[in-house]
Amino acid sequence: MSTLQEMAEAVINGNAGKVKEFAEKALTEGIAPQTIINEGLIAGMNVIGVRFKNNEVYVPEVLIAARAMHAGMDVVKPLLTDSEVRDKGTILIGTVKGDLHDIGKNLVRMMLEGAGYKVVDVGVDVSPEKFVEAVAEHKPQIVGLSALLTTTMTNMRTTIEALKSSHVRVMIGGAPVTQKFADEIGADAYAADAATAVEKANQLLAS
Ligand code: B1M
Repeated sequence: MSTLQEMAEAVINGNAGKVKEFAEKALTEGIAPQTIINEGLIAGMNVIGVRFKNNEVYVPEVLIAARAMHAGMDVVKPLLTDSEVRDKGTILIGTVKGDLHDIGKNLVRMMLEGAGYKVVDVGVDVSPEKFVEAVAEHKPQIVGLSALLTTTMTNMRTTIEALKSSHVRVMIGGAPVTQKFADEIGADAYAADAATAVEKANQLLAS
């Protein structure tokens, strides 16, 4: 097995120590940082994403794999130029106003990072005004909104309205959110889970 394949396996197994070791070994072998990310770290997270979607692994395994992926990222990230980091695109993500739930949002963030996106996480209880300010500052291609309460999902509508003049694509998700609701409020995409969020982000950027 090549170092990159071993690294991907270590990500899948959630072994942060091994991932760090293989990332360092790959660098000494002269493998480019971007290749290490794409063919080692992201390759491993892609496998986890598919298994999560098929209910073959659950939230804890995804979080452990994401932590292992981050251990590898920490080794190679300082060697990347700014343009390489931004290569695939920037996604700004947050939980809407009045809502403090962030476990699902964090999972979506980690999967997007695992898929090669630069993700700006603006946290929880984020007002429409704060989203607009953050979009002006970070200039993402996509904004991701998360909501877990039926009382706060209505704030997705006001956030989308506030973002209209910013011309960004908006993806929404969270337990009470549906495709029907996404269509009603004019969201560009809806994702039921973190793996689908990656697929939808890829589709939005390709369209
Ligand atoms: Co809260 N809570 N909670 N809670 N909580 C729920 C959501 C609830 C369904 C529980 C229940 O009553 N059965 C209920 C909502 C009822 C409703 O509105 N229909 C509820 C309630 C009522 C409340 C409070 C009002 C309780 C109270 O204080 N009386 C309060 C509200 C606080 C607030 O936000 N203002 C509250 C508080 C809390 C805690 C702080 C204790 C804690 C949150 C901790 C945290 O997040 N840091 C909490 C928790 C943990 C839950 C449950 C148990 C679990 C949520 C979770 O993390 N799921 C939840 C019950 C449940 O769902 N079984 C519940 C795991 C997570 C991986 O899934 O977030 O759905 P999920 O994310 C998924 C997808 O939805 C999707 O991908 C993720 C991964 O697959 N997804 C996206 C999510 N965001 C996405 C964004 C995307 C795309 C996909 O694109 C951008």
